[in-house]
Amino acid sequence: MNKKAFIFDLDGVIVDTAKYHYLAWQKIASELGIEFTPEHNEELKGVSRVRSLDIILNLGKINASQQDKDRWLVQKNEDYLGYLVHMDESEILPGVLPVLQYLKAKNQAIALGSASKNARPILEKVNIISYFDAIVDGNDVTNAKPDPEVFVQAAKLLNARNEDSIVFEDSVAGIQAANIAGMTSIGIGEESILHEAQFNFKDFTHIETSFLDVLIKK
Ligand code: B16
Ligand code: MG
Repeated sequence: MNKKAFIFDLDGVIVDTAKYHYLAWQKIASELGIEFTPEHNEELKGVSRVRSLDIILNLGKINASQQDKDRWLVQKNEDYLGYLVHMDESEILPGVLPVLQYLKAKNQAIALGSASKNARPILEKVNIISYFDAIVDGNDVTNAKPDPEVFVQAAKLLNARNEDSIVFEDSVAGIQAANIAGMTSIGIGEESILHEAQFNFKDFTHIETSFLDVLIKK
């Protein structure tokens, strides 16, 4: 049987934690008098915590000391973790579980490839960590998406070649990372934003098992 590596991003693909990132960043931005809209938040998708703070400070044209930045980074993560306390299986995005279950039933390799340093506790909270044969997250990589490091590491852990790897992503940077690595890129979200992806779906409920079969046999 053919075996492929299916690599899932976390935030915006498996769970909608973008809304919690937004609330936590918004608190810091408002304390600093920076206007931070949902449109601005789009730019933070798939971007590391450190880089996200720099983007927000740039919006407010604020030059901050490293000490202040470190303090805001800690505060942001504490607030973010506060929002995650009540997370449970109901926050898994529609259609994700059936796809994971189908791939498992077809004996495919599954990995997580996320920029988040909170990926493991989130997977545990929503009770799907057991589906993943490998997890690569923000604690494991030095280069952020669009650098393909996170996906390349995941494929290696699954003993798969890049060309046999399929990436599900909701961020432009993540799609670019998959493309750079020579992997199959699947955009989850707005096609107009993720137009660099090889395939696009609004969400996982639109992914048919016949499409997964095509990917497996490719
Ligand atoms: P943390 P992903 C990314 O996760 C998020 O999209 C991005 O908004 C966030 O800043 C980044 O993780 C870091 O998250 O603060 O938890 O380490 O989409 O790559 O799964
Ligand atoms: Mg994402």
